[in-house]
Amino acid sequence: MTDLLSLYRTMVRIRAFENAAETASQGGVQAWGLSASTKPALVRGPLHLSTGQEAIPAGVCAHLRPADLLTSTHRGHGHTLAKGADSTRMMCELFGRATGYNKGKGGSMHIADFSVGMLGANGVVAAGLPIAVGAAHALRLRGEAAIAVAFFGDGAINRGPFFESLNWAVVYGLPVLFVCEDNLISATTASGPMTAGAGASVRAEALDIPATQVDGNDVEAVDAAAAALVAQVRAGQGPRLLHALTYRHKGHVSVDPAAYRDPEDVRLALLRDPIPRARARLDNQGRAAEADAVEREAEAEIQAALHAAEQAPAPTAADAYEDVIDTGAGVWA
Ligand SMILES: Cc1ncc(C[n+]2csc(CCOP(=O)(O)OP(=O)(O)O)c2C)c(N)n1
Repeated sequence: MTDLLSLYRTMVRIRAFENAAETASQGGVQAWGLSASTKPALVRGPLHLSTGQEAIPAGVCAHLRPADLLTSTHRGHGHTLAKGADSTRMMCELFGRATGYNKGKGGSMHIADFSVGMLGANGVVAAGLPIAVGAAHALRLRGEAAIAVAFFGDGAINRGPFFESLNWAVVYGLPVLFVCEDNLISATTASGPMTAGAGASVRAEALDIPATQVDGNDVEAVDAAAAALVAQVRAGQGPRLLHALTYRHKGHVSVDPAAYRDPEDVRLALLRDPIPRARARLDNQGRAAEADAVEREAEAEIQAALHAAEQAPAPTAADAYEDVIDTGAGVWA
């Protein structure tokens, strides 16, 4: 079992990163005391926040090694940070700076860091699953011991790539852990009324993939479930699925007030926020001072990332022609 303080650290780093990015996307960066010349809305492009879902990447990634591979979603900051990516390079990318992961040309949904096994966020719903399965197949062919993990939302299970990926992984007995972050909503639409059956875990079991359902807002429960499933995948027992039940605190994107939600649902969900729940346990264990320090460190790290992003240069116009492939002139009939 992972030390609770370590899980807590991952969660508060994700929360701090996303809170800062959210404010920056809404034009409130001055709240952090950045320079007077700072213009509003420094984050370029849509920003999908995973606020409230942090326990899932924290609990799962605690069991991954740098050589393990991971694919993410449009809501990928938590997965990316938990897998070991650098918060400053991430923030620079959100700010569209040349020092960002994609040199400022990709934005939130294209962040990848192969050096820590993070194969990429993905704006196409369910598109990360077949990439993870392909990566797992490549690991097998190369004789490498690592595993692949695919994070996806409950909306993704209604797309074809979900079934294709699970099927391929079973047929070839591949080392993949599928992780469904079931936040009950698909963008702005409740998932329940448009989903047949009982969801991700039941669909996996129909394809002979053992699945575990867990309270995705209880980081220790996620940690324990992931420990067991990752061990099975590592041992060559084939794919596994973790179905983590959670709730997204914020709207679909950072400028969406999510007025379509029942305020009572939101109120109840906030009571189950994974971060205060973990903090209460740490306090009970007499670790309040350590938890305070973790919170201060996370804030300082993200402050530094914000300042670095503000000061970093933007790409030049000529950079638009770098990192692209010239496939030659098109042939027009
Ligand atoms: C193939 C595809 N269809 C539609 C969309 C538009 N879209 C973006 S997010 C989203 C819902 C995804 O739901 P879920 O996977 O549950 O994630 P959530 O946003 O709820 O966290 C949709 C339909 C898309 N990005 N890709």
